[in-house]
Amino acid sequence: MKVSHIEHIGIAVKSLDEAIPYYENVLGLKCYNIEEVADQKVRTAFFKVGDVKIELLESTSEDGTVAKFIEKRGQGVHHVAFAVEGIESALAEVSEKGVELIDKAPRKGAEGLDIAFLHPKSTFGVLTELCEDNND
Ligand code: CMX
Repeated sequence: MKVSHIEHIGIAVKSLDEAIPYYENVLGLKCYNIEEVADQKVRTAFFKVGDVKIELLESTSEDGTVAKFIEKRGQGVHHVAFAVEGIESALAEVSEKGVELIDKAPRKGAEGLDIAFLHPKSTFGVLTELCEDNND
């Protein structure tokens, strides 16, 4: 498998409206995109830091994965996303190596990326996302 870079770091927050001013007014970053990912029950806000993005995640539902994460563990780093070349073969390879897949096949995530999650129990406690930009 070839990882080219960290695509983004996902951070769970209770409220985008409350968190965005910290990233803009304190860190001096610019929120360039806010997008809802309905099937994941999240609203996301993106910032660029060099080649890496920060993705803030706000739950849109009390039973969403991000709401459950905040309830259990509080706000904070939720996942790390690695950009790979050939996400389907990367998934087959990590599965072959004994890592538990949450997504057995890639699906569409924010910004139109093809994404798939690996279970944190198999990745030393870090919810790990593999993603590939197959947008034209
Ligand atoms: N990072 C690390 N550990 C996590 C975690 C996270 N983000 N979320 C849950 N866990 C831990 C739980 O604390 C729990 O640990 P303990 O057993 O020690 O208590 C363990 O993982 C399993 O928890 P669970 O109760 O069995 O499962 P959950 O219902 O909490 O679901 C997970 C966990 C990772 C399977 C689920 O959150 C998931 O499917 N995530 C992938 C999809 C996702 O996160 N979508 C939101 C972002 C979408 C986007 O970026 O577009």
